[in-house]
Amino acid sequence: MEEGRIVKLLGGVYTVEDEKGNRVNRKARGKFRHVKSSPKVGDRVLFGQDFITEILKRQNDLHRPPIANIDQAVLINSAKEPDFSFFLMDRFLVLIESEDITPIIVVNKIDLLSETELADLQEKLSYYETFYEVYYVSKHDTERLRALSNVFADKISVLAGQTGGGKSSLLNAIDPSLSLKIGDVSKALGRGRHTTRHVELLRICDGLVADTPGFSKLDFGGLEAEDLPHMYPDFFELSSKCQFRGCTHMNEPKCAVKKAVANQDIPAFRYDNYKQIYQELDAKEKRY
Ligand SMILES: Nc1nc2c(ncn2[C@@H]2O[C@H](COP(=O)(O)OP(=O)(O)O)[C@@H](O)[C@H]2O)c(=O)[nH]1
Ligand SMILES: [Mg+2]
Ligand SMILES: [Zn+2]
Repeated sequence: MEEGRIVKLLGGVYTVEDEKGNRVNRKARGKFRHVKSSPKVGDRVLFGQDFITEILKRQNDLHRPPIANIDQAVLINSAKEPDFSFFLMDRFLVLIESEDITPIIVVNKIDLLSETELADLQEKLSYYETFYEVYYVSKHDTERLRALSNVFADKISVLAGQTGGGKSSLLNAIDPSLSLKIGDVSKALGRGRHTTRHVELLRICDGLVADTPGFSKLDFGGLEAEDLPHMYPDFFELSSKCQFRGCTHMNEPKCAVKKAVANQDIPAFRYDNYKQIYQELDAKEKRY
């Protein structure tokens, strides 16, 4: 029996990469016939001559795209065209946190900003740097791309962010041999390469990255309003100082988060986005 990592699933055949980087194709044993228990791209597995026989314990398990053991989600935010949106960014961060995956914030297309616009954005975003890594890049800026490419080393990454943010462009700029399609990908969805039955991790800078964007849709799925305080790491850290255990930071008195917002230790826009997401999740629950 050998150990390896599944890097591709196409038409029921798994491509497994061993420790030395050799790739072999294997099918899954009959005992994995239930979709729920079947091997996934990203899984570490034991395999023999014909079959994958064992799935090693998963660190996490994403459903869309179906990939296991993701180390990080690289969240690509457009600085302009479309405009930067803190609301979109906070929503994506909540989604990523809710899957127990580490987010990395990337601001792309900074070539479209003036010097002052960039400085303003950096100042507003500096708050996030206290709890997340933040990178400023453009597909035209080789030096900044080099710094970003190190992020992928030895990790399994998924990309996140709205369509048009430049996810495919950035991967291509880091490694032109990937030659991913740029522009309107929606037409290609559901056909050819990008069906759900084809999932693949691509080699990039000694790491692996999913070629299908995860978290490109803002669907909160099963997330409940009462979970939200855990998805804002900055709020969560303060919550031990709130008077009420399980404080939602909405209407409770003596709330440390609201106090920090009043003192401008937390930017008001970050809290406003929180309230909006909370109300959305709360309203969704009440509909059922
Ligand atoms: N000016 C500029 N345009 C970019 C940059 N990155 C991507 N774009 C453009 O943004 C559009 C969407 O890029 P794409 O990579 O397809 O975005 P995706 O949907 O997130 O994969 C394309 O027209 C790209 O040429 C950048 O750094 N600077
Ligand atoms: Mg794309
Ligand atoms: Zn509170």
